[in-house]
Amino acid sequence: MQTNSDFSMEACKLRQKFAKQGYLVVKAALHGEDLAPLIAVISKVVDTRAHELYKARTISDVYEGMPFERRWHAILHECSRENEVFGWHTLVFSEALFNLITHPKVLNVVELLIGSEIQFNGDFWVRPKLPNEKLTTLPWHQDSAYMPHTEHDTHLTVWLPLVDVKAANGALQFLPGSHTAGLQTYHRVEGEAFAVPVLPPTSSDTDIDTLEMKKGDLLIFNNLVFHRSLLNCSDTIRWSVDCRYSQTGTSLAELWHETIACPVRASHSSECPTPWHTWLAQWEASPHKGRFV
Ligand SMILES: O=C(O)CCC(=O)C(=O)O
Repeated sequence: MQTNSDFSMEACKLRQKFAKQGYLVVKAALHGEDLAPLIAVISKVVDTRAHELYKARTISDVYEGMPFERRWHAILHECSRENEVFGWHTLVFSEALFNLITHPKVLNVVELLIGSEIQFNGDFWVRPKLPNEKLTTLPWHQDSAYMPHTEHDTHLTVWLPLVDVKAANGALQFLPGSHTAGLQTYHRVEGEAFAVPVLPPTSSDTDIDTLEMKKGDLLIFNNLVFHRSLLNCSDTIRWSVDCRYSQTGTSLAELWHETIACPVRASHSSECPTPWHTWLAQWEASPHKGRFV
């Protein structure tokens, strides 16, 4: 039986590992049933799109019954299309998503690293990473490079695979300890969708950690650690979802998602301080609603 002291030793080890690496994988943090409602939302989006394309005679089959990790690709493949965006946002906005973002098992890991006053930053993406797709293959970056004025605070990304992830289907890679050098300078390069660091963060002897993860594992990383997303060389889709958190009160000024940020854990209560209908109202009033697919 695990005692309180075993638990605090374990928590202390995880904190130390996170401080050293800038990221942490918690194995089997969630069960299949915790992820199932969001997977159902995504599957419904795919189904609706399939029927629209079928009705427009763009595809000859709706691919009903095809597995989650194949169907969206089969649909796009038949009409020689690709994802138009690197991630889905508005399309997957739902109570199921909110329940996952505020899931106690997720917030327990966040709390371990930043304490019990936690805000959700408003940033979330479901990523349908298609076979051989450049758009969803992100270069080496630190998240603060894409989030203005966040480099002096801690912003945590929770990344959850919705299918098992291996190097072959587009795992994430990390440079352990790379957060300690602070935010690097970035520039835009012709033909690249994302800004890249001016100085390459790797050399021939850099330690690169490839994170092979199972559905149910949870990855958490900070805004300064270098990471990238490999090309998906398999014939199936690497679905994942990610969202961001910080200590309540951390400035989110100039971040496009600030209007849908909300407190999700507070030390004085066991309830989530923001109920779903409040977040829904924030979303409905937010100027960026519908700005992203
Ligand atoms: O999911 C991916 O492939 C990339 C995720 C990522 O780089 C991020 O969330 O910062």
